[in-house]
Amino acid sequence: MLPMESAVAPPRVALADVRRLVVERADPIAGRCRYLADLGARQVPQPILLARRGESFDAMLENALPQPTTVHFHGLTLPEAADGAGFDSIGPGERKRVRFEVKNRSGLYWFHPHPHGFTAEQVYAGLTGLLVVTDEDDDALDAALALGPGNRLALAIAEARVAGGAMRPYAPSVEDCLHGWLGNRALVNGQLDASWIVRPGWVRLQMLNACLDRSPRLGAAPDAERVQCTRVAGCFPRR
Ligand SMILES: [Cu+2]
Repeated sequence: MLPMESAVAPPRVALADVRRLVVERADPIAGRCRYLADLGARQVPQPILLARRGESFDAMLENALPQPTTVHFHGLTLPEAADGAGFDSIGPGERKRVRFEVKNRSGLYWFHPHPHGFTAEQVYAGLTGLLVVTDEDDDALDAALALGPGNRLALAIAEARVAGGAMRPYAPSVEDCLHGWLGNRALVNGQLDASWIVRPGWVRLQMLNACLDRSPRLGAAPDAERVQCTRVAGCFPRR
């Protein structure tokens, strides 16, 4: 049975408006984690960050986890001090100011933890942040497609191990370490069974494979009206 409502879209936040980016545990029992963007006037959990090419990020990164972490801006051309690589971690309770200019062309980028020994656990726990960079090429593509409202989606496709109705925390067995930590349910932008109702016309999807050890298979049907993501094999547009 398909859910009848569109999934709630993650809030969109301008990269340049972020004052603090806090990495925190949202659910201590299942170990789920999230990013919290502090904009000064309000705080936004798990935002999709938007940046125009040439804009700048100047914010304090705060680690509220009980483990070291980093915020690695994957794919961006950055000064090494802002890159969030594994050898430059932020300890529990510590903070670090990071500044950079977005020099890359338009596209979907992401930010995620990269601390040695904790990367897989923290990414699986939900620390997969999307960054959409736009420029004139991107504007031209949207205009050429004449996209309807809501027909452009940025999707972080991950997977979760769900058992007994609950998401299991990351706890790989020896077998998982050999064969990969695989889930049994698709988790898209942090939601199980997510679906989006789209309008007739072109739909533009920007997708991130945030699975730890799997390349999702994606399928498409002509004239689809809904983008449905339920199985770990991928996303299936449905009529
Ligand atoms: Cu990366």
